[in-house]
Amino acid sequence: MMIKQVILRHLKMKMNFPFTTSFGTFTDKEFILVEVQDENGASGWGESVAFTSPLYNEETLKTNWHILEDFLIPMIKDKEISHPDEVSALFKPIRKNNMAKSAIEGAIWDLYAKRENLPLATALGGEKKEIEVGISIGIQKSVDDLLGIIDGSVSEGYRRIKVKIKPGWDIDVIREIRRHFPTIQLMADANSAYRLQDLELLKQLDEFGLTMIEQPLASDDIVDHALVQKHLTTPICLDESIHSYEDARKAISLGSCKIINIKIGRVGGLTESKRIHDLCMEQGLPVWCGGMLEAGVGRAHNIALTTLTNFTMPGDTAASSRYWERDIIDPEVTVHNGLITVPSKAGIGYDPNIDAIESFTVRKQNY
Ligand code: OSB
Ligand code: MG
Repeated sequence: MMIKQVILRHLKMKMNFPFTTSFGTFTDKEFILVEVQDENGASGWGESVAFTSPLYNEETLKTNWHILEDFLIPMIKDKEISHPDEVSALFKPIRKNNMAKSAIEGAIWDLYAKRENLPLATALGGEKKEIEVGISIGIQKSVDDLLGIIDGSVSEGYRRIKVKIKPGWDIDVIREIRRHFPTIQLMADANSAYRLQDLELLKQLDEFGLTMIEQPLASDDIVDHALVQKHLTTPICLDESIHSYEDARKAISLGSCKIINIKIGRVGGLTESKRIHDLCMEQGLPVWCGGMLEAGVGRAHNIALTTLTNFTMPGDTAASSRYWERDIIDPEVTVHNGLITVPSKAGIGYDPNIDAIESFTVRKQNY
């Protein structure tokens, strides 16, 4: 196939609720939607998960636009691409900027799957017909508010509850949650809020039977995490620290984690996500699919990836209606009893709704 046109759109969508992590609060979601078109005018869609500020990682919406416009789009336009696996190889000379790479690589995967008349999940080698999902709950004003949200999420059927923690909102909060919900699958995500000196505090989390603790230490660390893991019975899951297959390989060999959260954007695309998935499967580590408060296109990509065999733990892909008054795809993503039915249509399996997309678009450019 040949990519003849690329359309970048900057969308701004209001979130249904503020989402607070240890590094900041999101009230709106701004992101880039990438549309690629082939010689027949057929479209593939991808979504960048870069935020507007470089607080989760170093990328932003504006750096992604720059890298896409000045480097990545020229690298793929008017070139014969026989399989999307070739795209990450083409992008290899460009260092990092994984979320920018992933947004356009994802669009090419969608287009490829549509041309092959295959669901994206099948094109990736996934076999599950439904996937299990959990929910990620931000830091709240009070523990009572948090308990209320957990109660609602458990009643809705979400298979695992993740709560955000930070210094001052950790041990006492988790203790309270466990007192009210002694048996739920519960985990905590620190988004890099702790340091090695906090080891004693982290060890206290062991008494609560958490499924895992996600990214306690620095976003670029795999060395100190190995030290912490040696002292904890709770498995450590790495998120921010894993940018590639190579990072995953090193983290596994150091013993820095027992579980990996795969985010397609963070690792530079679906091809790299699959490689990390396969490596973890060989090495006996479970993986799950992380979330970045995606709109529908990104959510659809997450669902397709999660159909791979070693995604054995519920991910963060909650229902569209949790985040958005109106999502940008038809149908929206729905969750019943903690399960999402994998769409059987070709490509990402959900139709981008152009009217909704246009209504959220603040900038658009064709290349
Ligand atoms: O660390 O997984 C994270 C949201 C924004 C930035 C980082 C993270 C998150 C989430 C939300 O946990 C997951 C979601 O609901 O999409
Ligand atoms: Mg995380």
